[in-house]
Amino acid sequence: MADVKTLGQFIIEKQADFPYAKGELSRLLRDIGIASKIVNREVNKAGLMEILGKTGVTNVQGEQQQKLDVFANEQFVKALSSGGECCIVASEENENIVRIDSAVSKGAKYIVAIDPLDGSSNIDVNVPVGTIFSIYRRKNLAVPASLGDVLQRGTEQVAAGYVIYGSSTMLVYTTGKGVNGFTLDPSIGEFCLSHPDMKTPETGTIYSINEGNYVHFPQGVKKYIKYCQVEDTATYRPYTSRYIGSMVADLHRNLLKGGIFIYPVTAAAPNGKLRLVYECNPMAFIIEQAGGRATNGMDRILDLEVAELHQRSPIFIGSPAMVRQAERFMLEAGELSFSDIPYSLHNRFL
Ligand code: P6P
Repeated sequence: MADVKTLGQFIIEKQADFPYAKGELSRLLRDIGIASKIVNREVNKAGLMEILGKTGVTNVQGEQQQKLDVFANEQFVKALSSGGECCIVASEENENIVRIDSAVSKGAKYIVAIDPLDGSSNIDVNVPVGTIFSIYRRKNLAVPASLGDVLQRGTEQVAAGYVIYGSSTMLVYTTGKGVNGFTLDPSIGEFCLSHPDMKTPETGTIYSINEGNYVHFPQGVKKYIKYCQVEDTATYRPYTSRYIGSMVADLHRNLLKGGIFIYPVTAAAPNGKLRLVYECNPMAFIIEQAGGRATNGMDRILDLEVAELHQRSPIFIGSPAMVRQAERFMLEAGELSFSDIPYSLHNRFL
């Protein structure tokens, strides 16, 4: 056990790096770690429990809510409520913010935005799913916490991470001082440091996109896909197409091996499908900290104005050289820069 470093030990060791230390981040990440272990237990035996399948409820996203979505959401809200450090939870599964009054009364300083079980439509077919979380500090401790504390630019995040429930369960997070990965050791019930100081390759040969939507893609994206498929040994093309349909799993593989993940605008998703607050921003923070790049095809994800809780955004994320190449095709095709257009008008320009 001597060379095993648990998540708790690591956070305490790194606490000095975190400007608002005093154990607050430790407790927040501990709370998230506890909930993810409980979710992991249920995900791992979902096939044996009456917990698979749909609840029959459609969530705020208009998506069929899976039973494990609800379970996961409850576990994270419960863990964050009892931890006392978080005063608001903004979840993909809840239309509005969840105010944690017990924490508010304690003057808790943090907001957690979360996608409790990303890729949940894959649960029934045993494909990896994940949790994505983003942590902000309240903008003004002198006034009650509100939605405004959630609608902060991605650059304001104090921490972000994901849990991937795959062949092993990993928690990967950043506080702005690099990215570290912890693998759950079920024999001791602890997340143990397994991937210190994670860095993504400058370039790669994997492209991840749902090509089923090809006809509706912007011209720039169509040109980039064709670029990936051209035979050119000097640039290791054609690239490999890998698309799991679970953002956390696709991004985790590309982070480790190099690659690009693109979810552009489509006919069904005129502003993109993925949510800025609890999917794009946290993953963009992580990938940038690992040396990668994340934009909406034109503008840096972390700089985007956050106008609505469940706001969506196109996302091009991964190895910087690959993201830049895709952006060049977007620029050549004259795809407009979203940052020039008020978010509410985006639909008219896509
Ligand atoms: P599509 C899962 O529903 C999710 O939000 C992401 O995890 C995933 O990358 C994407 O949607 C898949 O969407 O339209 O390709 O099925």
